[in-house]
Amino acid sequence: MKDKDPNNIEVLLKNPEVQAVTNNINQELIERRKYIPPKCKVFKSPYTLLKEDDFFNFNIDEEARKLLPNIIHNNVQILVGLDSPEESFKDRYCKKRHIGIVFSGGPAPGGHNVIAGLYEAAKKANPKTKIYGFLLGPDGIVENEAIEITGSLVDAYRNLGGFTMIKTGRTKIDTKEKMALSRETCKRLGLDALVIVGGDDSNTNAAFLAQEMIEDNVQVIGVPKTIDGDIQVRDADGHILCAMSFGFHTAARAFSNSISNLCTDSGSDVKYWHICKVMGRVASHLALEVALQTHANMTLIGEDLCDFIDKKRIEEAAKKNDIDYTAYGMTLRHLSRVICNGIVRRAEVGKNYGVIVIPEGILEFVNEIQVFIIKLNTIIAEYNDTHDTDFHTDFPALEDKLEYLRRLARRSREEQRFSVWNTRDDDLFNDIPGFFQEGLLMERDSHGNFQFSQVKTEKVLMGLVNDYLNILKENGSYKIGIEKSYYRKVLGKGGLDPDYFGPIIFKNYNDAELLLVKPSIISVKTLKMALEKEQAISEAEEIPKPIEKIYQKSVPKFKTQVHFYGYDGRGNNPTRFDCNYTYNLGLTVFSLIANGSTGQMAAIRNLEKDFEKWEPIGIPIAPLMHLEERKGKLTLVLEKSIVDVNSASFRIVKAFREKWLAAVPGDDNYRHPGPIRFAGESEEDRPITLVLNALG
Ligand code: FBP
Repeated sequence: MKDKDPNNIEVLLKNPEVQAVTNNINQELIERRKYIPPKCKVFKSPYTLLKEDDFFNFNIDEEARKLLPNIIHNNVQILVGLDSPEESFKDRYCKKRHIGIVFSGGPAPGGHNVIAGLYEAAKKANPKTKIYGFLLGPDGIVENEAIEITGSLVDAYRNLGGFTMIKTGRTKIDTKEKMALSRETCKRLGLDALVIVGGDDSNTNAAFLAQEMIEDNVQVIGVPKTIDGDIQVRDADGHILCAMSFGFHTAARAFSNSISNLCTDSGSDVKYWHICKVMGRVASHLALEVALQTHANMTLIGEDLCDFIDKKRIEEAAKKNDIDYTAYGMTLRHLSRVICNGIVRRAEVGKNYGVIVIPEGILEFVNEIQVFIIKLNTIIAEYNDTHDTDFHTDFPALEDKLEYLRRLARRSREEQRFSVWNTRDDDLFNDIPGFFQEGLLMERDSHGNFQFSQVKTEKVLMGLVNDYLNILKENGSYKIGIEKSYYRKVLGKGGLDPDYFGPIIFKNYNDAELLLVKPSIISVKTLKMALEKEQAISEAEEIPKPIEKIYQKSVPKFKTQVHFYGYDGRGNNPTRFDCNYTYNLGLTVFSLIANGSTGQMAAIRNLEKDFEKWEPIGIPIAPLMHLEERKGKLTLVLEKSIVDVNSASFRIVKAFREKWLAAVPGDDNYRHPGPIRFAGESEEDRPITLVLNALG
């Protein structure tokens, strides 16, 4: 009896329907694993050849020339299909190889397909070739922790997001000891080639490893990965070689889906401003794409801020024959005013709600914060250089760190000598909230990057916005507009003459459909005073209920909901664009290896065009490097690409700003990209940023 009782949990668990709906392997997973991405035209041939192309020019940094002498003269390589090569070519191309691959840095959707492409091309060339996946990022190379990639592993992770197959890590191979251990690992595994799938810092690492391992005959190939979209490569003449790193499209689409849902929610219950911080450690590419995908009411773009010039202040200073240097570049305070302006304007037309998108790295573009970051980087680096211990170990608590800074400031004053940190810095720093001081003093990552994802950027900014809105409320300029027809209805219902009271309460009663309460009326008390002054009521009378109701409706409450979009997008299953892109990157990697390249980054040209026009290439990494401040020192790294304010995508977002703010009566202009649809026709086939930039 018991084993038939449907209420018995054991019976329930054995029910085939329960088993079907609770199985990890759902239809989405089955469909994804089944999908075989198309191959670029060149891969239709059984072999590929590399054609060196010296059409592309690079401005080579002297330091790169010095430190990477064996790979600095690499050229761009174009892959060409080859149907019947000579036997000697076939032997070289198809020789048995050992290839290691590693994921480095933050996850990005599509990484598993890079492995799939590489695995399939390598096995097709020679089934005896072995592919090793290093575990947990570069640590796996240093510590020789690797697994052999098998066909079933590739099939299990095909077209799936994240880097779960072999995981990732942020270790940098930056010491002689780590380099020696890495070389040792490559020797032990008998590697012919090492593939580094990573961002700017990891591709920098790839270049140094390529240089170092030339004498071991180990080829090193990089793959442009990062959701931030900041690996975009052009040559010195502006020719696009790599329009976008992989993972960007998926992350942007995932964020956009959630953010556009918030647009719908906020336009429905009309009471919240949703503050959406989106990843992108420095560059605002993700925020820009989200703006294009969702038409959120306000999207801040970091790169836009440093170009800002406050013309009014410059003009005022010029009248006094002076120059106001603080008018160049946007300050945090000014930025908060810009946001408030949008909020107040929407409130005036009755929309006390909306969606704001803030890029994670925005503070990098705010002058005063940038100065703090550079100064603190230098202080921490100098401390670590001159002490056996580490700044963060010696000063674990915020108060200890602040005390150390205070000491520096005091010393600079007493000894009257130049110091990176002086009393003015200390005073300014003490003006900012504790949680933000803590954020700015946080430990840098292993590459010396400031960890913006750990800082509550939105809290800093929205704190200032809140303060300023309170000031605007007190001076009567932040009000919710009331529809005239509604006002008339409420007063009519209460037996009052709307045309009599209208000019007493509102500043624009006779010339607008959305009525604004006079700035002098900022409380029930001042409302009563206004009515008494016009003898609409006597001192002894109470405010008529309908009028009080209208007044209360005009008082804005600034209520926010804060969201952070980042890690979720990195783990999302890839869009079809990213599936196809990464699979072909994997095929390109093998082609570069089989043709003997090293110090090159696999890439696909013409991503902004239809798939038929995609062109796999190898880009030399060394000529892309330049000197950058890291941990207080100038270091040779791959140059990050930030949003170009002259690009078509940015100019178009700027042109639509007013429309998307929608500070006019009527509907908002939200756009709904929908969830990432893997199958079917309605999935877009490339990022909007790419489409627009190709036109511009
Ligand atoms: P990568 O450059 O390694 O791809 O990582 C980018 C990123 O996703 C940033 O957008 C974000 O600031 C950072 O990683 C977060 O790092 P962590 O995973 O260490 O918290």
